[in-house]
Formats: sequence, structure tokens, C-alpha cells
Amino acid sequence: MRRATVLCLIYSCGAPMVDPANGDPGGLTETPDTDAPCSSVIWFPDEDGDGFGDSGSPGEPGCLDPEGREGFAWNAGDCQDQDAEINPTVAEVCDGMDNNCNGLADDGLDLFPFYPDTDLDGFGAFGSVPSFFCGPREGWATNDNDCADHDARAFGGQTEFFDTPIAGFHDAIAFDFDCNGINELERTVLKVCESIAINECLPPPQGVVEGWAHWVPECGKEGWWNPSECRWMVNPDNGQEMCWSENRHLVAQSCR
Ligand SMILES: [Ca+2]
Ligand SMILES: [Ca+2]
Ligand SMILES: [Ca+2]
Ligand SMILES: [Ca+2]
Repeated sequence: MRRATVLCLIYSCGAPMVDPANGDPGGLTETPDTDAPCSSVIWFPDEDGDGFGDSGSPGEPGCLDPEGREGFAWNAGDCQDQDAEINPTVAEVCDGMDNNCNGLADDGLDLFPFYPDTDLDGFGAFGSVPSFFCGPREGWATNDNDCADHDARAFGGQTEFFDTPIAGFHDAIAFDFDCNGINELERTVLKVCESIAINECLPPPQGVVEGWAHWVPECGKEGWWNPSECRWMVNPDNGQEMCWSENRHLVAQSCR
């Protein structure tokens, strides 16, 4: 009498069948024969409780009655029995893993083009051939805007300037950090300290606070920088009085 009740619970007496281990109708891959001998049902350990037993386990025979079968499922198919989010009913997602236990990782998903990004600056190499993946992965970028994929300082749209060149690039583009094909100087303003009379300095061009003391150096080259107003004072270099800028110092020209 009790066995009949259990079978009715399991099979809902004509309704869709449910897994006796967890009541999940999606959990069935095989239907045990209710008329078969008790020992013909194979139970598999279900550590993560997702209703699918460890597919690596040989299982053990037992009665259909789920009583005393906690931690077991009557069908195998779980390829990762420590993770309830991985089993045959789960939808495949782009994570490098086989979520639905069909033996394939990330199969059946939309693929997108990715370009090699050797220097990991988020920009793929100019004109490179894309590979197709379902989602981002290290060493690959969604664009091919990197004119120097061996120098993470250089990429399309870079706004910073640098005073050491890109290795291996010829002079005309050795400082082309924003990949527009030319070297642009960061600082081009002159602030020459000249006297118009004893004790009187040439007034600075309007708006010029600081600038190059003599000429505008090329990319990466050093030049003297006048950081403050020109005053009649003793030149600390030679002890003579002249128009001079305090704290004059050498600066390397940065470019991009
Ligand atoms: Ca499981
Ligand atoms: Ca996956
Ligand atoms: Ca890159
Ligand atoms: Ca780069």
C-alpha cells in the first residue's frame, strides 16, 4: 500500500513525471521501470543537490522509493557535481565552461570579432586579422586601433604626451602615441628673457607665463625652460646682471 502511494507521488498517477530526488521534471533523462525489481534503479551521488547525479560515478542500485536517498539522483549527467549552476538543464553562457554538460564549452553562442592586443592596452593591432569569440578575453581587443602593439603608451586617441620614443619606429612617427601618423609637440611657446635697457626686461608676450628660453626642442630633446617672469637679476651661472628667469631648468620635449 505504501509503495503504491510513493509511486503515485512520484508519477502523479498520470501527470508528467518528476525526479524523486528533487521533484524537478527537467531532471529525468531516463524513466525507471516501475515494474522492474527494486534493485534495477541506479542512484548517483548528487553533491550539489541540482537533481543530477555525478556522471563520473558508477552509481549504485536501489529501490525507486526516494526515502533515505537524500544526496542522490536517479540519473547521471552532472559533469560538475560541486556546482548546482552546471547541469544539463542550464543554458550555455560565455564563460569558458561547459555549463550544460554536453561536452562542449561555450557552444552555440553568438561570436564577435576580437583583435590581438599584445601590450594589453585595450587596443588591438592595426590591420590584424580578427578571431571570433563569444566574449572578452585577455590579450584580445574589440578594435584594431593600436599602431604600436608593443608599447602600451601608444594607441588611437591617446591624449598624454611622452618624452621617450616608441621602440623601433622611425623618427617621423617615433613619438606618434595617438596613432594619427605624426609627432605633435606638447610645448611650443617661447619665453625669451631679453633686456631693452639696463634694469629693464622685454615684456613677455601677452598671456605667456612660462616657455622655452631659447628655441623649441624636438621630441625627446632637452631645452632650457623659463618657468617664471623675466627679471633684472644676477645670472647664477656667470655672476653677471641681466634679464633672467628664476628656477630656469632643462626640460625634455614631450610629444604624441
Ligand atoms: Ca548534481
Ligand atoms: Ca559556457
Ligand atoms: Ca595593444
Ligand atoms: Ca599600444
